[in-house]
Amino acid sequence: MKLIQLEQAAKRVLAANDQGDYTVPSTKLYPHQWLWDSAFIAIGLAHYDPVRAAQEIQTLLRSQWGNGMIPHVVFGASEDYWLDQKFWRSNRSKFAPRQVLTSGITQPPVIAMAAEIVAEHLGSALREEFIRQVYPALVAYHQWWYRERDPKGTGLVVLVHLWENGLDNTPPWTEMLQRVRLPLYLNIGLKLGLKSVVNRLRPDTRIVPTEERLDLHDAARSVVLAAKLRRKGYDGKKILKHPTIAVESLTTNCLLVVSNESLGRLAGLIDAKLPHELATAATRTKRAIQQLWDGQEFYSRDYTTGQLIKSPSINTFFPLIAGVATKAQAAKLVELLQDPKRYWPQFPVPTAALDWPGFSQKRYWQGPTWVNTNWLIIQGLRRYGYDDLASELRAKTLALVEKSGFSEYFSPLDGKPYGIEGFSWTAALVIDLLNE
Ligand code: 9WN
Repeated sequence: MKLIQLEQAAKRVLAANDQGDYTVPSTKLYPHQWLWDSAFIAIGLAHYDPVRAAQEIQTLLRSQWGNGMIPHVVFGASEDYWLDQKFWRSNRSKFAPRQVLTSGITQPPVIAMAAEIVAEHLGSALREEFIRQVYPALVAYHQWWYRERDPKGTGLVVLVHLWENGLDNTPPWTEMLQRVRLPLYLNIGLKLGLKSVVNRLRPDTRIVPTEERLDLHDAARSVVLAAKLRRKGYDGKKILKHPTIAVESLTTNCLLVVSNESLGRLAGLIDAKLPHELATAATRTKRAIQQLWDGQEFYSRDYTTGQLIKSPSINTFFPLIAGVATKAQAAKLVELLQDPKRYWPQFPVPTAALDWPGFSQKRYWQGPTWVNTNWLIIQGLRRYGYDDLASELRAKTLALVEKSGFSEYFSPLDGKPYGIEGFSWTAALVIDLLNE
């Protein structure tokens, strides 16, 4: 396929998933609006329809809770998703919006980053109007992160569910998830393989093969954990008093740094100033990420025990995009990235190290190559001046999609497509990479 054809095909994927004022990740598997998906989608749309890109973000912001949180899923009419509005019951919180039904947790804070990119593509008249419209909501969202998820004011925000980290079953989270105890009836049901239990839990495995998804027990643990959060009315303060799992997520904190910077620049464009407390907290996050370095790599940290969670994963590279690694640390990360035994097979970058005992070329975030994580690493390499390597990864990412289509994820070993096809952010970020 020629590059121009690739771009046209990518636009067709986005058009097929377009719902009018927002885009679903996939009509079959994810038929609602997701937070970080919409941010990536907006980045792609910005290149050829910046007004529609702006709308993608504005629609997402309509789901904002009264306390500032932006939920990870905003539900549309479909009832085909396995954990839908009936499960989340967002009205358990007094802060949930009344006009839409949503989940009760968030996702990586990349909206301000996307909003800045969209703003750059809008003509100057629309640009200012767009920024003035979204800026207060974005400030409220970032304030929510610090107020609700950084109770000790350390600068490192805390996640309370694996779906908040976006890289759902990434190795450090799989490790933490083992703390969730399954109720006896579920344990017995899973052991006996009772079909009704399994089907209730996993409609996704009717669409995509089981071995490409979350392991059955981990899926059950995720649901049990989400139900616990629901019982606490999704109230961060209550949840963090006695958390089942609380993680100072490396990736989330890095992406928060990136978006804090975007927010600061957006403020400048409308002669506004970031609230003083937010600006101070943002500086703190930048510095605090250094606590997550063990001399060799960066890791997430268990908020309860204070221990780094040392399961090797792609998360280690995201300090690059945040610009928080020293030059020496960046050099170490780049060496690690290029190690063919760990992160640089034929189709990089695997989401888990190739030598991690649980590595699987097919299973979701435990090995496959994803286009969004490659995109983030490419930006990070550029930030540190590794332009040749960034270009090489860009070319490899585009070649992978050319060979295997706009799938959700790919084998890093042979490039085969896995997950659902026609996946929105794969298409959107390909458009961005083609137009760099
Ligand atoms: C749970 C929509 C989302 C992505 C996540 C990805 C997957 C959902 C799921 O799909 O998560 O949020 O059902 O597993 O892990 O990153 O935003 O594409």
